[in-house]
Amino acid sequence: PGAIAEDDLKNLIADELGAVRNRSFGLTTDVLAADDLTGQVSPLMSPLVWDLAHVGNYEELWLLRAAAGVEAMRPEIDDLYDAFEHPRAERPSLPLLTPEEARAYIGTVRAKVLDSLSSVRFDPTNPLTSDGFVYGMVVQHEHMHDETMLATHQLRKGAPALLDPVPDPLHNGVERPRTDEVLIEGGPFQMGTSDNPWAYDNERPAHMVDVPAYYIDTEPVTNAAYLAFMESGGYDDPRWWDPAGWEWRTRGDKHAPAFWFREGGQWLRRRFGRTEPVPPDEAVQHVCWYEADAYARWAGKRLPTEAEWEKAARWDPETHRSRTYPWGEVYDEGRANLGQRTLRPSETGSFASGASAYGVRRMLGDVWEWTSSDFHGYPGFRSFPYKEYSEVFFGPGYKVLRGGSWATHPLAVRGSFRNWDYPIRRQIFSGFRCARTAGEGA
Ligand code: AVJ
Ligand code: FE
Repeated sequence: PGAIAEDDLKNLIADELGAVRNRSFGLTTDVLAADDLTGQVSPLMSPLVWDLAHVGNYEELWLLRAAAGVEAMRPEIDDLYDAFEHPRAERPSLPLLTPEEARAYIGTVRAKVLDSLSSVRFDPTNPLTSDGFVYGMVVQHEHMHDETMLATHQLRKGAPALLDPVPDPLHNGVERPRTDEVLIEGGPFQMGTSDNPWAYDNERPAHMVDVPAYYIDTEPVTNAAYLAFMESGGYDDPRWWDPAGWEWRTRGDKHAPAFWFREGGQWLRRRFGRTEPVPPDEAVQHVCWYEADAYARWAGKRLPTEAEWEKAARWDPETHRSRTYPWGEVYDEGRANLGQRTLRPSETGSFASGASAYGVRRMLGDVWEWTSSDFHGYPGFRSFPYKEYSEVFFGPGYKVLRGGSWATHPLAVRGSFRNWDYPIRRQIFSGFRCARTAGEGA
């Protein structure tokens, strides 16, 4: 998006709407048993058929009613698919559309959206449609739910249902970084964005933040490094844990990342219905904030703040500008593990060409990275276009995650993108890297 002609932008939008729908259908196919679509794998997740109809209902609300002024098709189902009306745990007991009804409904919505697209003016004075913002919002929203559906698939019991590309198509060579940490000099950088047309309200506005000098890990923490923490008794030593994290670990008797188990003296993991040895060099995933925080303390480090994460990912100290992606302004699929091209993170040394100006690797893709920061609005934040996207979550309850995962589509992440979740959550594709203040720690 940005500086392209309105017709070209509309063609791009139509293509991306098609692509994300193919992705959603791939996650809800009839290869799955009916109760895989309508049942619930965990109270943390919606039935897949809820996500499917919800993305169509959201599209109807924003692209038909709000953008095109089309009358409501099915106002009576709005309540069922309003995430704030019904928590995930109660969604399977609602009178939801069946898989066939859901597909028909979202298909009709989509046909009307494509019909109306050419007549909706992308008026630069209307923030909803300017640069196709609301279309970008709807495409990103469906991709986010696709990632959520992948977490549901990961929790699901039973035979594998998703294609797991082997050999891994990502590997254009592994080139280990020269150092484990990179020094980021102290000084101001530009955080957030005021000019990315498809950025969310919580990424705005751009503002300068002065960050004291710090070191940040060149790569995300690996399974092998995390295993060293486990094997040194990390889960049994309250010194490393935040008090609420110690309580979480004790109450749930936690001693490894989610989906890991020990058998025959070896750590194995379940991944999308398959069991495999834990690969040592891959980024650790399915850890919660408390686990990341404890590991960092054990390592003599800490989690980066959100500002530290973003400066390392985006700031170019030569041009004094923040980049959209760590490597520059243009997305390039060879530079990051994004978009569900595999069902796993990559290993240390991958995607050297995706390094930031400071040489920090794999900031985008692979795993969402926990930061030490609570989720708040930036100075001058204004809720847009609805306060339930971001604003209602501001406060001390949520921790910010950055950078997207292997499951995140490239349109739904960038250097300024902010995600958030409770510090106990780990069904998401979450990992981390560490930082330390220059002159302290390690
Ligand atoms: C930004 C990932 C926290 O999935 O809960 C989906 C995104 N907002 N539907 C979520 C979202 C509305 C949200 N996260
Ligand atoms: Fe949603």
